[in-house]
Amino acid sequence: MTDDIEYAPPKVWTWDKANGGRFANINRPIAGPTHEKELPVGKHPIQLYSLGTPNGQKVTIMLEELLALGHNGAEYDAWLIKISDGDQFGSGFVAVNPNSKIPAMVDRSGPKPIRVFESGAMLVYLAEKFGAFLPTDVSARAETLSWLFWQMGAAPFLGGGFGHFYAYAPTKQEYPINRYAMEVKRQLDVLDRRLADNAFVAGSEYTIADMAIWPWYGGLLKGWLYGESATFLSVRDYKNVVRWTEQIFARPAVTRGRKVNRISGDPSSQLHERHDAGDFDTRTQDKIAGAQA
Ligand SMILES: N[C@@H](CCC(=O)N[C@@H](CS)C(=O)NCC(=O)O)C(=O)O
Repeated sequence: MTDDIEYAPPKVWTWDKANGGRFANINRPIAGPTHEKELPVGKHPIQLYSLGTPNGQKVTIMLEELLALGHNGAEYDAWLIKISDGDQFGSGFVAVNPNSKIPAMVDRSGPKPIRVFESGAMLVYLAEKFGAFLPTDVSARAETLSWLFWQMGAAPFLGGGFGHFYAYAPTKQEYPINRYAMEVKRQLDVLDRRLADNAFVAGSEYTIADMAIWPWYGGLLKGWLYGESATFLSVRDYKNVVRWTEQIFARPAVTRGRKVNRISGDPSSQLHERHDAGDFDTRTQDKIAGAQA
């Protein structure tokens, strides 16, 4: 190991607030709300509370794909939850997601509001509600859910493991970077082998499994995640993942879904809140920016 700071764990761990690095002001070892704050409610059946991270994008891509198919019941208000400001710990958000993480949503189309949290559960909920992007054939459905749950288990090794130690940890340490780089490359090889014989992850159809996997692994291939990680991990070697990444990137609903609740990057790639399909119109965005200035 090249790390020169050796940590000797005490007998019992205690919370050292000052030692939390980049996320010190939001991460904490206790759940529950830190402050009272109701969530806003807009005019559409679905109220989404989120941020344009890969986990957030899964759901906005799904909603935009549903709308593109003509499912008007998927109209939604997307409200911004700024996790770096601690919005996920407001009482209203915690009531929708006791785990205090984006994305979360409330379906208000029925007699009683239904809350849904965890991006994978949200994708399945929407797929079942609208009968889209989750095959009904038993075998194709099993394959889709298998890959969806693969993503839910795999991505924390990419984000919380590799991304954290490669890009965010206050010191670069060889042991965790090595361990998680190896795991992420193994995952990319899993996907590459699968996509060698299949157009999409679950087979011949585009499904919620692609929508879950693409923002993470497609994003990694596009060089959008964790600084120089695309070079570090030689992602272009995974030719079938490259092909699939570009194929999904070309979908207009994916372009729209990536913009929603996005607060970084080129201003033209950001739509902080979405309340109407017309919000994607650049003239509307200019008007909003003008009104806010
Ligand atoms: N398993 C969850 C993970 C969600 C998650 O990790 N969200 C992050 C942003 S991508 C978050 O809200 N972090 C805020 C925090 O940890 O306080 C899901 O897929 O919905």
